[in-house]
Amino acid sequence: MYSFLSGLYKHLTRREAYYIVIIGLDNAGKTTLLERIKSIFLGVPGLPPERIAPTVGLNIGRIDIGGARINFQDLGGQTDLQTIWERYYRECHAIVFVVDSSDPERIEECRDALEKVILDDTVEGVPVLMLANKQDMPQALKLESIKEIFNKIAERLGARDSRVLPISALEGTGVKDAVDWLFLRVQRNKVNRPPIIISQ
Ligand SMILES: Nc1nc2c(ncn2[C@@H]2O[C@H](COP(=O)(O)OP(=O)(O)OP(=O)(O)O)[C@@H](O)[C@H]2O)c(=O)[nH]1
Ligand SMILES: [Mg+2]
Repeated sequence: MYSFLSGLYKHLTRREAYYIVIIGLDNAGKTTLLERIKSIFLGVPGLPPERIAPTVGLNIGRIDIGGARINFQDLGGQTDLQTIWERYYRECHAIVFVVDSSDPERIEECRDALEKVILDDTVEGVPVLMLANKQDMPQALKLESIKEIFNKIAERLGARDSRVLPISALEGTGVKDAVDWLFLRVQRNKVNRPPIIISQ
């Protein structure tokens, strides 16, 4: 009886878990985005922007959506930390690449970093979402300009799902749409990258 009930409990509480890495150059707004995702989906205030320091290790955020769990892994973007990104590729179900739209001088650097990511065999077929962040800033490059810049590497994306969306992590605009896009895509890519089944 006990094993039946505990088996039933496990069955009823099982759910799918997905891992999503958040990468991009330093200062792009990745940690601000993670805090914003947490505040929108968990209903608790995230860290205030002035308390967010450059990331050296890893920040984790966990949200539940549509009966599934999504674990976000926000990695540091400084040049010497970018070599760590690939350690997270094998386990990830999607990649978020955050771009600082208000810093046109670093756009080429950004494109080179993204190109390196998508050419990595470990993430073949994994959905990629590019986020044109800081859209609240008057001098920010508009979505069309960002798309044009990244179009040059679009053919290297292969058959995977990919998209460029405008957001302001600071103000929260576009963030919910971005997470909804990701949730749909990781589910659609289940055959290639099955979720991890957890019980809770
Ligand atoms: N105006 C504006 N500023 C933003 C936005 N998102 C982030 N910032 C600012 O950009 C700076 C860097 O933000 P972080 O979230 O620390 O950037 P990061 O990508 O995590 O940087 P690393 O951890 O060094 O890789 C901070 O001053 C943020 O307040 C945004 O949407 N709009
Ligand atoms: Mg950070």
